[in-house]
Amino acid sequence: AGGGAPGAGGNGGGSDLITVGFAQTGSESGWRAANTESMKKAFSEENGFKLTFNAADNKQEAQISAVRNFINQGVDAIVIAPITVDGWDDVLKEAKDAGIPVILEDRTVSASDDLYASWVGLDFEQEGRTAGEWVKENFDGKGANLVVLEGTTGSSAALDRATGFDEAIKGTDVKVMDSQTGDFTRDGGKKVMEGYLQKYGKDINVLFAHNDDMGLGALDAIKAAGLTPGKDIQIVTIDAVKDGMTALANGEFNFIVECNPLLGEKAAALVKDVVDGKTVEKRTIVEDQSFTQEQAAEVLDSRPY
Ligand code: GZL
Repeated sequence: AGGGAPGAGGNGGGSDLITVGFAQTGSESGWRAANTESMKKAFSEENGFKLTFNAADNKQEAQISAVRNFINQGVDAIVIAPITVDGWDDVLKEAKDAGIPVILEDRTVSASDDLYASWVGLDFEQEGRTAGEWVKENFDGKGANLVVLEGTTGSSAALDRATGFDEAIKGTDVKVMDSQTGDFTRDGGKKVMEGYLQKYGKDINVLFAHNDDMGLGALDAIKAAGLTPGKDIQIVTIDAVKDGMTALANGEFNFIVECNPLLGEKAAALVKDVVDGKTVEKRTIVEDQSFTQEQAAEVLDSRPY
């Protein structure tokens, strides 16, 4: 540990920059790229930080070992976007024992909340509910068949979106024919949708994808099967990144629920307060919105990501 405040890990002595280790999931989606950019911008030297960044290629064990490295480096604070909810107790205890505060951004963990200082993210359950309400409004009573592209297995984003969605369509006659993970990637969405089309073909009326990127991958599969996305198969997704909003504006998607990736400023403010010994809110939820095709066409050029 360097010259940091006693018990607060070191900052390598000398510089008054706050040293931060950021353990990002990886680079699985357009959302992730926007989130990484937002975090790097907020944790800049001019804002008083020395950032060490690690992307774990969407692998939980790699992300945990990145956090362990940050502890060994004696950083002043650690920020994590936890790939999955489980497996965090041990390394979070090690950080606590080393006197290094942890801030979670984006997804959450199942570990008890005395093992991290604060979490800033989105209401994933509400995002899933909003998507389910759109399906209910547009398809209840029509005997519609629906397939789901789930996010990364065991991630709070996938778990909570499924909970909210299932709740919203409960009691409707919408039939969920299949639900498998595409791991939040375009390639994953394409491959799983190819399987669905081979199995169910034209019987599929609706696709719910837990993120735009899997929906975008599914577009390729739907077109390759000679079907028209947005018409033969209506598509609802979550994120509202540029490519998703473009697909919505041009009629290939039908509805998108936003998931705001711009969490950097809030995460940086939390780190500063925690390192200064201030008490902070345990949870901060950032607002989302949703978009129809018409709304996407209106806002497309002014979207920040
Ligand atoms: C949501 C975030 C999810 C996005 C995906 O906050 O965790 O992970 O919805 C990303 O695009 O891969």
